[in-house]
Amino acid sequence: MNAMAGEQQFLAHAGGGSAEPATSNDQAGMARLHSQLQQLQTWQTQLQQGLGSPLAPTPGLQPSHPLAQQTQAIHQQCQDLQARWAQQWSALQPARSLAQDFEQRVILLVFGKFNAGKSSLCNFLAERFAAQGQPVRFFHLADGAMVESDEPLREGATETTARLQGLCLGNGLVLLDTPGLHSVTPENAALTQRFTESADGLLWLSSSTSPGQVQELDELARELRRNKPLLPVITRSDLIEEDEVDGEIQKCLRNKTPANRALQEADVQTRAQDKLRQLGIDVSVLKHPVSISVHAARSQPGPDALADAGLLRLYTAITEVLAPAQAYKQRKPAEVLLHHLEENVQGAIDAELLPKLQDLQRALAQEQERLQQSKAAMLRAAWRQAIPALPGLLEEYADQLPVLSAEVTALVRAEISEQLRGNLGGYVLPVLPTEAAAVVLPAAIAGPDALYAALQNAVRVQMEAAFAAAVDACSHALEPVLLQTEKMRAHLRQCAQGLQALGAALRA
Ligand SMILES: Nc1nc2c(ncn2[C@@H]2O[C@H](COP(=O)(O)OP(=O)(O)O)[C@@H](O)[C@H]2O)c(=O)[nH]1
Ligand SMILES: [Mg+2]
Repeated sequence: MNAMAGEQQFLAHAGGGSAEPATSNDQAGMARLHSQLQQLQTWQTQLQQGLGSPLAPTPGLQPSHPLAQQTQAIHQQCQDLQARWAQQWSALQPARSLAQDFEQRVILLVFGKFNAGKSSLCNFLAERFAAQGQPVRFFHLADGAMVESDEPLREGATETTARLQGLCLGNGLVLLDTPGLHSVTPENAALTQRFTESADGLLWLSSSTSPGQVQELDELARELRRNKPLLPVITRSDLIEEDEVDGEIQKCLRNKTPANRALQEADVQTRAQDKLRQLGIDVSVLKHPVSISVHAARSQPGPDALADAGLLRLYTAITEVLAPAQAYKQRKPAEVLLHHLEENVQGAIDAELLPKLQDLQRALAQEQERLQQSKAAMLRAAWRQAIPALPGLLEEYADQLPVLSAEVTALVRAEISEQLRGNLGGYVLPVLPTEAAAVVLPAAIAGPDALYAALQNAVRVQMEAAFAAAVDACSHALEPVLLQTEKMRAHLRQCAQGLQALGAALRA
């Protein structure tokens, strides 16, 4: 096949669009997409159900207790998050409709630094498509709106910030020309992001003077993780030579030699593979790099120009990118939803909700410890308060033991209540029953010393029992919160694993 026939075949194939009736392959793809979307939606429903019946405040805690407030804050956060997710999903609508504008087309991102030769290559391809009679439309973004024009893209432009631009080739292909996020204006950053996301395949251009600066791929990492195909293109693969024409020295543009191109391609291939591994990306997304010179293709006369300049190889390489790009395009709606679930939903859970749940668990554990320690502290304090009054009461009621018992009981109950108020104030404590903490003295006691000892003992026993019971009740009151927190964390863990599995299955 000669060069021109090769080109015609490529242009016809790439420009063709998918106007043909759906094949059984397409239908299988649609069915798969449908089931993937459904699984993602089910995941979201389950997640939200788990967040919808969350941390109810426990009846044993006063609403003013810090733990009750912490619990309430998490409850509120669960509600707020769900509202935010709904909002974020509708904010993605414009991105989805951008993709819908190009629904019948494969979108390739032409990515690379300033002067990488992106606009020149886009214009060159536009000329070739137009020469074949295929429709070509240029567009750029102005004030957030798409503006179409017949003007080719600006080449060698020296602006410091790029404009978002691209072109439709035939009915099947869209090229988006972007230098990447770092060189667009802040207003355009979100749109650039959406452009990047809407792409089905990635052409990564770098000049043969320093080809394959792999750190540039960092910006594409997310798209590469979605298994979008990546074709490195080494541009401007030419040099100026001096030739003698009719006895005069003239400067001529020459293609770099095939050997030189092969070396550069192999080098970019190796480094790109390393970079992808380092980013944890499946290297199968990487296509073999192709070295081209748009200027040589343009300046050299004759039919061999396309082949010599590497453009026929580029056509073949782009054709190979189209299949995986089509595959991506087919699952794109699921990818967009998955992305939302990963970034917005799971991202917020990891960054905002889980830390709060951990804080709450830590606070609960600390409070349990404080409760246990407060038992001894309350006993010490109540004891110190009550004991000095005993000798006086003993003197006063030595002959009326039942009255003495009643008086000491009243004293003990007052001290217990005061300690409970001071130390366990945030809890809803059962009122001390009337028979609680009753100081009962043995019937026969020999002498005042024995009576005093018996009183002291009875006071201690009653206080110990009362504080132990109260601490037990408080500790119990915390249990439902702890259980619910653990349950929610387990649910979230399970959801995180589920989403990972869904993502892996989608991209497999
Ligand atoms: N020698 C040479 N220069 C080229 C080639 N393609 C583009 N250029 C030049 O490289 C500069 C940047 O090209 P441009 O397409 O604007 O790059 P962009 O910034 O990536 O869009 C311009 O001066 C072009 O003329 C090529 O194949 N060979
Ligand atoms: Mg440009």
